[in-house]
Amino acid sequence: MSTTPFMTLERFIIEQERKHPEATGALSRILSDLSIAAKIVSREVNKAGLVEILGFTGSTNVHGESVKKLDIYAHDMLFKAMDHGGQLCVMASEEEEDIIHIPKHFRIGKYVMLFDPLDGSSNIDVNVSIGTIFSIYKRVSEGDGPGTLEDCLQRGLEQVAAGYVIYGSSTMLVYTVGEGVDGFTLDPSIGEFILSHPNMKIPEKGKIYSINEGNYKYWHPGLKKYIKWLQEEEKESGRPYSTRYIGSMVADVHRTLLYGGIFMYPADSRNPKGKLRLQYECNPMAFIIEAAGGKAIDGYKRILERVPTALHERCPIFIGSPFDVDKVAKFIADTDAELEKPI
Ligand code: P6P
Repeated sequence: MSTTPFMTLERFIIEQERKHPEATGALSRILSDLSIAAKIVSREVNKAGLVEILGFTGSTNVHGESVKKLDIYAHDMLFKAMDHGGQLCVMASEEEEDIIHIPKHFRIGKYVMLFDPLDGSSNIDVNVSIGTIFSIYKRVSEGDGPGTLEDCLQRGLEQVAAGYVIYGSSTMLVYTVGEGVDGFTLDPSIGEFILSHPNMKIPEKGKIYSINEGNYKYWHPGLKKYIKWLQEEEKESGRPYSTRYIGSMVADVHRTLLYGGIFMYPADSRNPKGKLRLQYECNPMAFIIEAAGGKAIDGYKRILERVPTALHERCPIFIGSPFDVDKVAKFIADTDAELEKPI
């Protein structure tokens, strides 16, 4: 019998808010509106194979990637769920080139929301888990008019909340306001997210590494050494590790949060900044994993400390258990030192 109290997301948010007398309830309303969008997207994702929203739109997004109908649907759902709540001053989406203003006839709020509406969408047609990622900041621009690009280019350290929804064997919403991480599983029969994973903590060390090994030849030599090290046999350190790579960041990071280990999307000789986006993927996931006791670096320093310079900039990411993130950082640093030694 589960010892987790029966708690809906709505009630949990209200109880969290009560712990902060200064809270105005604005952040609670944002999270509540987000959960509605998540339920709607979940319904469509779970029947995607049955209705005409699979396949490609024929258009490409700001990154030149072909856009799936479900991508657009998820983007539209999130926008419609969030644009009239009166809590946001501006939004930005991985699917839109520029910032998204709150329509004039709606009240301007004090928060900023960045989101990746459907991450991993290349996996939709093969029924692999995909996800939505969101990141919430307080506005920093002056005045009470529309928010600005400055509001959307804050360091990850400044986030007030971040979370993801994973549309998998079940739909889960996982989020943090910086004090611990909690997971809620959607019960479609009552249309409620129910607390299923209270106070999630990542294991100090794992036994799984997750990376696209097809890019091996382009990697930093220190990363190559690290991966080979993981594949050696040494029972005391639990090696060789297992490898798991779903190709959907939300799913790979969610597994890493639950089981421990490390997920990596490094820079390489073809992509010197890596592939994943700092503001829509790396910063929210780093905020969540650090709140769960883990680490997230770009190979050298905390992702949350990076100063964003462009809305869609990419960032290398090594994220997971502290032991595993520290280990890869050491392999990279030691190899750099060797390469810098005078010959
Ligand atoms: P690759 C999905 O397209 C995505 O943006 C992330 O969700 C995922 O981690 C990564 O790209 C997979 O990229 O190059 O391994 O296919």
